[in-house]
Amino acid sequence: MKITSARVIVTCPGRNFVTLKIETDQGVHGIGDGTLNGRELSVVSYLEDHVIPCLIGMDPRRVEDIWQYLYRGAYWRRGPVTMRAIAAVDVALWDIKAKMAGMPLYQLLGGRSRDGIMVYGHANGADIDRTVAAVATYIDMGYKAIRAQSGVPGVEKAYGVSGGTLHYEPADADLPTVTGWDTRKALNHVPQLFARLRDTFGFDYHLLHDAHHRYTPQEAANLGKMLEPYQLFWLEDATPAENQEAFRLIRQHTVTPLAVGEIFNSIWDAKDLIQNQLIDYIRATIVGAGGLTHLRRIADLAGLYQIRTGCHGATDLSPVTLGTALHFDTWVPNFGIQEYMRHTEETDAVFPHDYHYKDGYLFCSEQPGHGVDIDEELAAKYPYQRAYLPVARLADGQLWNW
Ligand code: CS2
Ligand code: MG
Repeated sequence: MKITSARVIVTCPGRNFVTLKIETDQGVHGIGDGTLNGRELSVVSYLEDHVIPCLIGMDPRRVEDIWQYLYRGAYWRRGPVTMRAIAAVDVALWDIKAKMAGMPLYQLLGGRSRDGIMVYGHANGADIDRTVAAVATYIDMGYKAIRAQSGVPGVEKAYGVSGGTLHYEPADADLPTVTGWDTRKALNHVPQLFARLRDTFGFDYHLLHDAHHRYTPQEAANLGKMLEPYQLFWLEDATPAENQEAFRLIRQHTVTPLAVGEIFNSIWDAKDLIQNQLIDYIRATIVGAGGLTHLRRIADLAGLYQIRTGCHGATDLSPVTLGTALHFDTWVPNFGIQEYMRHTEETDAVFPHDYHYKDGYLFCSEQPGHGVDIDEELAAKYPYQRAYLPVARLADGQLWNW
């Protein structure tokens, strides 16, 4: 069996997606996602200029060997661009393998471990009242777990607050929007938000919060401690994790569960965090961390320490990644939760799929493969549009972590 062609399709049905389509001499094709929010065309070039020429003629059944070839063979290891390109190939090859086997992908991973995938949705509002109303909407839709963010008084465009209710898209302009940040004000505000939420909705629902790398370890420890009475499911990205040791300080001061890893691209980004039990949930996902082949290694390492998965699932991860993550989630023994930010109708139409939401859970496709395809004709109607993530600045103008 041979790979006869591989093509990159860039489409922007409201936001940009980079998709790889691999075709074979047996008429079976596979689809992979390589989207890197705000830096999409770098992955396109990496795939077209450096990966695809090597793939033609290879045996698509050798998923592991091709992964090693693209990782070790490049000499230059890791990084968001390389690992997304590898992920795109890897997922397309798993798709082909599962289609050849006539099985939904989760069967090849080891079969079903659970019936449905518990997801969390994004409730946000300009102030606490509006966030409370947004959480109520999610509860009405059956969600068991909800991430809550709210505008912080005195902070211009705080992280995680959007105009709409169901769709949130941070990459909102063709040059980075400037947003604000003030740690003191946020530390006053966030505990008040969760006090209100628990007061209003009780303790039966899982509540989550994303700190989006804004705090120092000491400030994050303080926030975790203040949030303890509200029993969060997790506090996410409490501090940047380039220095994995930073989490030790947070851990020593709070029992609020910690999640990190949506920007990780390899097991090496998470190794010390996992082996020292400094986190509770690992957020790496398929497209970010080198595909299914690599993500399952991270999950297996995490499983040794009772650390559970919590795959990143923002709108910049295409339906191909979400659909594939649902197979991973259906199988992985140490599953925790899956993030679910709904794609727009336009996006869903470009990527036909049959995974579906019901009552707080997502259910993966039962079709052979991962079950997500691309409608190329429709995709061609939405040309690439440059869009960047925002930056954050403090009141004095200094750049901060967005
Ligand atoms: C966020 C993301 O979903 C999340 O937890 O942190 O929305 C993140 O900001 C985007 O994926 C950036 O592209
Ligand atoms: Mg996040």
